[in-house]
Amino acid sequence: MVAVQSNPSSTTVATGAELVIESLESHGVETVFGIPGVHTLALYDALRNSSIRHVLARHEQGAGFMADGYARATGKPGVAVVITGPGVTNIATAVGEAYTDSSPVLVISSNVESPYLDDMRGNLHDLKDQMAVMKAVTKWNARVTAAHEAPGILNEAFERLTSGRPLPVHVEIPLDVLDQPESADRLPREPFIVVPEPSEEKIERAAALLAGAQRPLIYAGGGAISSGAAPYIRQLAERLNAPVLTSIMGKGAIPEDHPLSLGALWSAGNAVDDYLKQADTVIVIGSKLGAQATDMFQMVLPDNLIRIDIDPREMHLNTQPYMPLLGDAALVSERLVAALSDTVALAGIDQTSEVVEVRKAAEETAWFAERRAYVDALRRALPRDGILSTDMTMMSYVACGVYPVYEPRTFFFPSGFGTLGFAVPAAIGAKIARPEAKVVAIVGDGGFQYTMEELGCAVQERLSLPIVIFDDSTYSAVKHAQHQERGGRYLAVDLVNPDYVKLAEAYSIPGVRAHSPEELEREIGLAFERELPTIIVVPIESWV
Ligand SMILES: Cc1ncc(C[n+]2csc(CCOP(=O)(O)OP(=O)(O)O)c2C)c(N)n1
Ligand SMILES: [Mg+2]
Repeated sequence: MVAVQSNPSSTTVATGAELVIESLESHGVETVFGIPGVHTLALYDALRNSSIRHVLARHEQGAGFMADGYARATGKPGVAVVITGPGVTNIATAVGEAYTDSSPVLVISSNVESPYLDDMRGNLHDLKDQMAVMKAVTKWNARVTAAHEAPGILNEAFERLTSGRPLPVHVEIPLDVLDQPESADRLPREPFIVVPEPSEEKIERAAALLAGAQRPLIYAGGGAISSGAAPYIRQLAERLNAPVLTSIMGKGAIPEDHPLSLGALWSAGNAVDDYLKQADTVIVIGSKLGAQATDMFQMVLPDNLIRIDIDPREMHLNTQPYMPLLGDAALVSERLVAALSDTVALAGIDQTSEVVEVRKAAEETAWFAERRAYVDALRRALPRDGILSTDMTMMSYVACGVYPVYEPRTFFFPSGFGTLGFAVPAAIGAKIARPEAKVVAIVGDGGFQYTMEELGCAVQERLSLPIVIFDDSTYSAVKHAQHQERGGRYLAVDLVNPDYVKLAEAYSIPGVRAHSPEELEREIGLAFERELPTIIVVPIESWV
């Protein structure tokens, strides 16, 4: 066990709201996303006097996705500030996405004055059980009942955000507490983070199992990305000569042009599936092996299964490992690399030439691979460390298979909750977090309309951000499912859309159409040169 402790303390008079903002500052928060209201005036007053930058969203769902995108791009908690009631219910959807995708988002909200809490006495923004709303989408949430509690509760919020599996948390502060003056010790409680770690003996046994494997294979999930395990996974793969397969959330755990990368190309019955069945030892790093990733648990794993996970529940979720290694994926992978030092004799065979063949075969049969030309154009347009933020659109599903990701934290997909409208605000959050990075959002014509109001935020922040809309005037994913599973009985899948180029004009930003992959690549290049967002509409033929 490793204990990480922190923080100095200070004493002067401050309000509850000032203590909250001071706590954010002391935890290194540089940016918050939100929309103010009469229920957060005290927080905004305190923000004015702080070093924190406030980014004004146009809807709280957008603020939540921005905070999520900020967290995905950096690994640092993304923070959103919202009002009571509708602010909270609006952001709950985005927080639900952050929960399924293990993204550390902190939501600070107000609530009505303490005497009226949860009582529906007719106060503005009354919500019957706000804590329950946020409990459904967070790992932990807490109510500050007196100003002096604020620093301690914020400490605990950050402790929970930064330990264990990264998941969203929520802190609410009633109106009267926000304005309550407090002269007590600002930081009454020292955070105490306990990081579990496997014993040396367990690491050695796992290393011996891997060393004795003829056909070892590594399967990396989102935990590999969020823990920073990528460099050690690469070393482990190279040392063992083990192919690396990832989930969609694990894309970037090894550069997908590495000779040992199998991409995220598993699907039931394909070439990668056949290959995986030949592996005699598999090490799963930071993955829940969930229903979507395994196509309803069809992925067959060998008995010699080593599993690294920080979350005791996920360790035994969906598949029981032969050897559980509870701990941070980066830390444990690093220790495994050390235990497999050059002097350890390895039994593994050279799998590199097989990997090339298997990968090629799997790419050819990947989902709608025949439509990959636009995905290839996106890859050419973005540098290796460029970020692609994708939505629930057919082109994203193609990208999940055949868009090669080279670095961690450079491919976003609303994987678990599958929320339409994620891509654009998440891209805004990423661009604000990493202004030097090239960021592109791709979205369908349907998904764009879920959060297109955030264009206002991107324009106001003058973000150099190409937004690519694949326009087929259809909810194609649904139409495709109606075609495949309901005998082509279509309902509610055709859309009448606005002219998105004219929408760009309305915001006084460039809007263009790209009619081919080459035009798309060129337009993205031009958009990167502008200090404003660019709308790039790509009219595409029907998928069904
Ligand atoms: C919030 C939300 N509501 C509904 C859905 C169901 N849904 C999934 S894909 C889709 C269609 C998306 O259309 P579009 O963005 O145009 O992308 P396309 O499938 O046409 O490529 C819908 C309605 C969803 N994923 N999320
Ligand atoms: Mg569409």
